[in-house]
Amino acid sequence: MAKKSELPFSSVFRLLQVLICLSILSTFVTAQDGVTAEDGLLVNGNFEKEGIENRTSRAGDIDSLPGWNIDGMVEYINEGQKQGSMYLVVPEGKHAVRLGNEAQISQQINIQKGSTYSLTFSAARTCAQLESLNVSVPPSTRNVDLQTLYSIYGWDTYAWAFQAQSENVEVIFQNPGMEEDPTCGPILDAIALKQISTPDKLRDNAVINGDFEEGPWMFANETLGVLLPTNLDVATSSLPGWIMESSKAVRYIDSNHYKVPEGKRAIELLSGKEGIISQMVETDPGNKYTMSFLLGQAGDGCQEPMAVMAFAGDQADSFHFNNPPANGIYEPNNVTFTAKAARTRIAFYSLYYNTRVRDRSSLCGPVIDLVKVVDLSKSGTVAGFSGFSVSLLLLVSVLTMAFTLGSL
Ligand SMILES: [Ca+2]
Ligand SMILES: [Ca+2]
Repeated sequence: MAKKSELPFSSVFRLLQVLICLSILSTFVTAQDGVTAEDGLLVNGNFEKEGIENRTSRAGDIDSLPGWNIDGMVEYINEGQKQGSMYLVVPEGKHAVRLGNEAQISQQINIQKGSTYSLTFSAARTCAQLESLNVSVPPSTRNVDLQTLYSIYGWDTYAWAFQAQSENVEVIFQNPGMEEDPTCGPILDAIALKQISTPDKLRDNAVINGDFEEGPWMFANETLGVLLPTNLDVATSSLPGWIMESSKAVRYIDSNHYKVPEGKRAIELLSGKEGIISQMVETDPGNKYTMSFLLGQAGDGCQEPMAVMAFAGDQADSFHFNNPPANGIYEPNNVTFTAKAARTRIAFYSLYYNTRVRDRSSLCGPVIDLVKVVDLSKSGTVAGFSGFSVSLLLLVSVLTMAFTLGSL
């Protein structure tokens, strides 16, 4: 009898073993094919993988880099490393890489074809004023100008978005320069990827992503925010819905390190008129609208006065940030306009060219958040409907209570 009861159990056990083996095997096969990249750091995207020092071929430059293919003179930079009397910048952790003349590093990643992705990366220039960094995911490519230093730390974090043309793509960072001094070249660190999804348009707000909660990857320790350079194509924007139509970048900030009027993310406008963000919103010609927004300060010691220019259709107005406003962080403002077309441009830029009080060189400026464009002819209906809903709810509650009391 005992043998009879053991037999089914051992069979089940054997079956389970087989299933587990198959499961492990299928995981292994999938891994061999390459797994789809998840949001966050690329493989060794911060260049902190150990054991690299032993693989240097000449002083500093390396012939291999875990997770990356390298081409040309790629140098491994250690924290505290000096060049002459100057300390080289390591944006994150203890290591970064420097790309020599026309040198590049690249990595293959699997992503979803057709989706928009944003790369976040930190970069610093070393010697040349005109240093730049070319970031590409063929056929998309972008040259990021490192000439303007936005922070006094000598490095900045940037975001660049692209649309996936296939499921397996190559991410390439290249130094396009040809300097006389071969030890010059941009320093690169902390590279992450994020799939960008465009939030749905709300029923009572024509602005897409007006609260700025959807945007590029930000590291938890991203103290400098993320710069969004010029980008005129809304389909490949790191900040869905919005375009950066100016020559300079705007800064994407988070509530972990800055004062943010609403939610966890907002935009800090930099560089005066050189930093404009805008959106084309859907409107009904002839209807009257209100564009409202929250104007604040990032809490980063920015020299006052701070003000924005806000545009909505053919209307424009300047708004000064009066410190301290009633709630200490932000104040609401609005612009009223009549739509002339099926699409209306809204835009913002900083009225002044602000820097931080402490160093007089780190760029900063006013913060905007929670941008709404409301059709005034329809908003009455919405309010009326919600008023009616509340009344109905109250009536049901009273009737329920009366019924309960009656049944007692
Ligand atoms: Ca690093
Ligand atoms: Ca927000």
